[in-house]
Amino acid sequence: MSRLIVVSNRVSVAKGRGAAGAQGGLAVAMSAALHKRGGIWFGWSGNEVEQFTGQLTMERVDGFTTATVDLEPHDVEEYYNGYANRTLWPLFHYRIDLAEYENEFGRGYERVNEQFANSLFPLIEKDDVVWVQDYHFLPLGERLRAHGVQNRIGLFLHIPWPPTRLLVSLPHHERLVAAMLRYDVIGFQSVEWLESFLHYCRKEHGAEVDEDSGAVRIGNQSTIARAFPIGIDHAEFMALGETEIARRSQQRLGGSARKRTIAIGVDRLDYSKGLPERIDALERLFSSHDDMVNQLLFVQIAPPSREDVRSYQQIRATLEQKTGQFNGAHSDVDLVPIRYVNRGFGRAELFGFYRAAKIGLVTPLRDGMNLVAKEYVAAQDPEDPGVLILSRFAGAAEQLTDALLVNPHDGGEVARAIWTAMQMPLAERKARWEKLYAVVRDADVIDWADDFLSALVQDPTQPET
Ligand code: ADQ
Repeated sequence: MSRLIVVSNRVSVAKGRGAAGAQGGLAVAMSAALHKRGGIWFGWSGNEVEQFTGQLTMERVDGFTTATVDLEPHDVEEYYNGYANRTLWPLFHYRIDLAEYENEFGRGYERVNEQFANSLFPLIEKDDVVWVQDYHFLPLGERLRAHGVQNRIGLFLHIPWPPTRLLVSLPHHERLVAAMLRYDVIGFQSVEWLESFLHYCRKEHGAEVDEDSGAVRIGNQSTIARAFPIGIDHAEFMALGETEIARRSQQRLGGSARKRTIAIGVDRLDYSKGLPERIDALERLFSSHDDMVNQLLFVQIAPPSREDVRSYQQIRATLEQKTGQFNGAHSDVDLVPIRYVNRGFGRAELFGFYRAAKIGLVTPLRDGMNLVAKEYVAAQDPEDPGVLILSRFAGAAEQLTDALLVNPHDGGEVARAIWTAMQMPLAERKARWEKLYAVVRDADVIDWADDFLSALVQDPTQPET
């Protein structure tokens, strides 16, 4: 079997499945794929140095090697905080109003991609397959090709692909996408993002698309573009549910609710997650029903993220103000309707919280997939499952069609969905949950990695094996 080389912005090795329950599914999936095939996980160390040297720190873990490189502060500012998080992230989440088009960001992004290619290409051996993760490295495949790398190279995009009309606002968008077409396989979270990508390739590059194989052809160059929806590590997550930590967290939250129905939101503090809009929906619910304070408790867990970026400081301030105002208006002397918790929790604790909550509120304005929706479903008690309320603008909505699907911009619709979920009879909750759970169980992150890698090693000129 060929060796695997994974490239991602940060390298985070899972310390055994379920260990401490702190890692996300991606770390587990990458570690499992690397453990199976052997190889290298390459990325930024997270450290800064005064002068970039390209010097690799190599460590041997669990049957594979990690190779990390330090970056200069201005690289981090321009490539990571700049182009990745202030240009591509907002644009790809349809927030053209927040996207910043600064020349230095673009130059820093190209420079770091070049530096990564310079450090990586000497490590690549003849039969290795290279799997690049996410929007930090859209042009990396092309840079590796420029070094003469002929190996199979694939890219998986964890975030949405924007509609053509928005993408064309990005200076040099043609060059960025032309570089992407040097990958052998490009994977998207959903059919919707895939279709936007194909539309762009046809319209802006005159590409021919073979709908059956997913081949995108321009001249004599061909890339396979397909949807590979990511999942959670089902077995690992269910094992966390068996732990004492999970049981205690469920009791702790459940016991503190004073018989109110608990609704939960768990999100990184990001403007794409629709958090202020969620509070607006609750405002409608509380204004239109008497005595809601005695019936519903909403718990929002939202650890800060990307705090160096102004739009993230703003969303945090907005949310703090809104929850404060909401609680001021709707609390009673002994009851507070929103608990807003500004920190992260271990995954075993999250399991317990999800299980204690009879409503999962997952209402991003735009999301590549959203794994919280899948974790919420997996954590439910099969005999008394809660109701998932899911934004139709999350990639997960393509698969989780038995959730209550809502438009997160429509506060009235979300408020009605919460009310419906609060009243939903057990039989309907069970019927919906069983279908949702089958999807979460049967398409997990390990299958996702296997599917992508089999597409990547498949030579399109040969019949499928
Ligand atoms: P994220 O935007 O980070 O990921 P999401 O998929 O919802 O979004 O979460 C990833 C993981 O982070 C989940 O396992 C979740 O439990 C954990 N997490 C989120 N909030 C947390 C909190 N408050 N405390 C502790 N853990 C928390 C990006 C894309 C998504 C895509 C993933 C994977 O934006 O659309 O689903 O990558 O491809």
